[in-house]
Amino acid sequence: MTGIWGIVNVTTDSFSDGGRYIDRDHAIAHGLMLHAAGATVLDIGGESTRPGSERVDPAIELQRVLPVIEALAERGVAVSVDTLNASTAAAAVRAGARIVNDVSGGLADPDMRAAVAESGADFAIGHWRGPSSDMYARAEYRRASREVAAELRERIGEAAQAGIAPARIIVDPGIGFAKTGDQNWDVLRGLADVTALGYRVLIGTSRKRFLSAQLATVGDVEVSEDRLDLATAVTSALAVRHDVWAVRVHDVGAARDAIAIARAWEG
Ligand code: PMM
Repeated sequence: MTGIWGIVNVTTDSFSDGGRYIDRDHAIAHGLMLHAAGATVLDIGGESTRPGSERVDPAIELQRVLPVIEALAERGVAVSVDTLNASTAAAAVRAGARIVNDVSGGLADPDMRAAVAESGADFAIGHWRGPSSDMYARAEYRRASREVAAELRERIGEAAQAGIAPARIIVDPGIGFAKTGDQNWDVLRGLADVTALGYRVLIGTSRKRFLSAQLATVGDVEVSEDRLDLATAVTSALAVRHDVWAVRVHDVGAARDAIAIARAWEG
């Protein structure tokens, strides 16, 4: 059954919702709303990874996410922390997070794997080739899905070596990270290369630029957030077919409905 990660970005500059939930009460209320709408996990982030974004001081990141994680975990909601920093990950797990979501798969912070191993949390490993500030310089692939799967296998090996058991590992092909629009579609078309690794697979397509670029080619109307959420719901429905364990989305209700209909079709 495909799960739904609801995105709570406690940031000023995330790709689509930067600044909207920087106030902690607002972020908590938003998380509870996403949970009520059907999110199986709430993914709390305090540093944007959008293309070209600058790094945030880990102390500020922690200040942003910790109260939100505490409040949501206290209510029994499964929480993930979206961070590149080992110190933030460790503190978040102490505050109740069950999953560390590192879009760099442990590459950005040399202490991350040990921190996750020690914390006992699950580890979501993203495919990444370098910081968002210049990640497109690294967007070179001959066969994108194969190379993404091979590089994820390396990250899995490193995590295992640090003492993270296979059952705790989730892999994510990192849609939009060091990938051009066409390369993102290549990765999704070849997603079987990633599911074949044998781990839980998470994908994050929500409101991303490769979807807006596609929508801009159809119809003569502005690419609104509603259109992007509908496009994301379509990718969520298709994820059901491709044995994806969970989708990471902003509009949880739309993903929930799309997944329900796709499941009915699958029988
Ligand atoms: N994308 C973003 C942030 N965190 N985490 C995972 N596991 N996978 C993703 O694709 C991913 C992520 C960037 O998107 P946002 O700024 O809209 O949150």
